[in-house]
Amino acid sequence: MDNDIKIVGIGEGGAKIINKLIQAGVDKKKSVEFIAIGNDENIMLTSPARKNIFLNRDLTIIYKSIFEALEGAKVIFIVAGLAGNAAKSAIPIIMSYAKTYNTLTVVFVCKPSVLENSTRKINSEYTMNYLREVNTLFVVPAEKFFVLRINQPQISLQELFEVADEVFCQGVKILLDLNDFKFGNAAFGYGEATNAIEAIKIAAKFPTLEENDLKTAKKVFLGLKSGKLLTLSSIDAANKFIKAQLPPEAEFNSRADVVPLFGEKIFASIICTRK
Ligand SMILES: Nc1nc2c(ncn2[C@@H]2O[C@H](COP(=O)(O)OP(=O)(O)OP(=O)(O)O)[C@@H](O)[C@H]2O)c(=O)[nH]1
Ligand SMILES: [Mg+2]
Repeated sequence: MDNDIKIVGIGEGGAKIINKLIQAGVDKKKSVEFIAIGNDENIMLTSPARKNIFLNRDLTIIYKSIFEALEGAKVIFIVAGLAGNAAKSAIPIIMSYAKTYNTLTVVFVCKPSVLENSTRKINSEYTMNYLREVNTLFVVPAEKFFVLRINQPQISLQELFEVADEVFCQGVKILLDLNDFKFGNAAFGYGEATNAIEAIKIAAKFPTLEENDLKTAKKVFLGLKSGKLLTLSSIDAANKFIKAQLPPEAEFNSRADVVPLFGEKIFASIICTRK
């Protein structure tokens, strides 16, 4: 069915992430539709999303426009800054839709940085309460993104969020490729190198994935994408590398795909349930 995956970007942060996804060509997948929801007309008006929903209106109208925009969705992706006013208004409505229509939900949210004010923290805790029943939930504290720019100690908050946008964009793409949306509370990581083991080592050490996440995972997925066909022995070594870090009873799946555009590069992604 057409447009059965709806990717909703909420607030300024969310709108930027969906812009990046559109630039990356994710909307060329026929089943994906983008929706931007926010308070700021300037941002919304420049958003290339198929549907733009303004929040500074009567609540009944907001409710109705969000429900209409989500109609027919089989999976709803949400990308947002958890502490935003837009997320605070829109997430409860989206979750109410998902509950009513039994729609799968995948959520990528960024917790506010310690550099932000305390109202932001309260907002983020409030909105978090509405995310208890999502099918896959990635909550990343903003500070995690500093680690990706460790050689750049002067990074501004704005630059930090640009890193966040890039990471969430990759996360959405990984989940869309995988087509499995039930990881519960989850973590993900990815890495790129010219051999599979190196790529996996980077992915396993990715800042949003903690050492304990693999050690305590119930379900883990490993994805490899490469420009050329990988040898069976390198795929086997990659699987073994991850399996060695998991509890023996963990459910493990892996997949290797050839994507000619990747040339000599190998891209590894890891997703796991989090306790
Ligand atoms: N990923 C990402 N997150 C951001 C960005 N800017 C801010 N954030 C985070 O997202 C939270 C919400 O900010 P916005 O996205 O601006 O929220 P909003 O709902 O549009 O508007 P306000 O709450 O009025 O600022 C902030 O507290 C930050 O933690 C961004 O450009 N990208
Ligand atoms: Mg803002």
